[in-house]
Amino acid sequence: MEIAQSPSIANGLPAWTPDEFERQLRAKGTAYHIHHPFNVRMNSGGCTAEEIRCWVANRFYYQICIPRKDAAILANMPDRAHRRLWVERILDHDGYGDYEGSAAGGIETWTQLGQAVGISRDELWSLQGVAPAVRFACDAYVNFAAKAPWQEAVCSSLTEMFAPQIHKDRLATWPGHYPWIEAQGLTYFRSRIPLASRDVEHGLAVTLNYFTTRQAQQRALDILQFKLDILWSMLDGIEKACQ
Ligand code: AHQ
Repeated sequence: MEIAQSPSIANGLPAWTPDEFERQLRAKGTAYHIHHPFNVRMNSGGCTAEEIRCWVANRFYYQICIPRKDAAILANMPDRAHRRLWVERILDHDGYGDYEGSAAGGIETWTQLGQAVGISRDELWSLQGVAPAVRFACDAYVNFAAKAPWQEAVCSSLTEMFAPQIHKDRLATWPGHYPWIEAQGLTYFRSRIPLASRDVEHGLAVTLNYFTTRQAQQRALDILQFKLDILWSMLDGIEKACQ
């Protein structure tokens, strides 16, 4: 699966230690969509109600792609110990039983976010408002995850190293800036903070263990950049579509 490759500067150089490799991965946070102008404007109260609704409706497509992406990775995982950790991610989004309370799952909780900002369940699930650029970016993620070696697909999920902060930012800023949004609607962001940290623990262990030459470690950075670009270009598409 081809993605943009950095010039092969890594050839012949010694591998980074696991600590340095993790530092290099975390340094990619400067390209995380927390810094995207739309996200900055949204979390500083600069979005109209219509723009918030547009962001929620477009991001719903990303949310419903995640369990399909994770199921594709699961199918490629030969090892029971990894599968039984990874399978939790699918149910974190698809929920359990009657989708009530803590069994709701992320897709149901995002539907509650939609209702809290004024989008009905039917309208959100119709995917009517999803911009082509958002569909394209999310589909690229699902396709990469299905076709790449499972360890590379795991590596691509490591943008969640930076996710707790973006969720905390929304919880800290939206109530003041957007008091018209029912507080209950922000449950999704609160629910992801511990789950993102749990996911990263597993994802980072796989990544540090699999990419062991300097060239492979550069590949891991390129994979992470590919996923950072997916999140960034989703916001580019949302910003344009929600004008
Ligand atoms: O809500 C998010 C989520 O469930 C996931 C799963 C993970 C992955 O497997 O790629 N990434 C991710 C992310 C979620 N929310 C995004 C946000 O900005 O709310 C952040 C995103 C990520 O950092 O990859």
